[in-house]
Amino acid sequence: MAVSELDENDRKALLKDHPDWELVNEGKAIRRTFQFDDFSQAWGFMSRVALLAETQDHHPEWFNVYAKVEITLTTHDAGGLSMRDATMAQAIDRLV
Ligand code: H2B
Repeated sequence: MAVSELDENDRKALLKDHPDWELVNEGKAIRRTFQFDDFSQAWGFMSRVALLAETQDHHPEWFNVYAKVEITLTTHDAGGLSMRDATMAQAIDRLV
């Protein structure tokens, strides 16, 4: 199904609703960094995000080193941010 890129107003609303996320890649993506106590917690979180990603058919770009997890969300099919990223960010925020 086609998905459209968010406009400027929608991007602003997204950031207002999800203040822990920042715009990156010239407004084409959002990113949040999560800090856990150890690798086990970080990996547990990533496992839960992976299950969400499969459920939503929307997959994160991420970076992990020990207890830190950095997640970047963008929608390749839209060439930037879409509602899929907002939905995913909300679901991820609920995990922590
Ligand atoms: N994940 C992300 N982050 N962006 C997409 O555009 C995307 C995806 N598209 N996961 C999905 C899979 C698409 O490639 C499949 C075919 O539905």
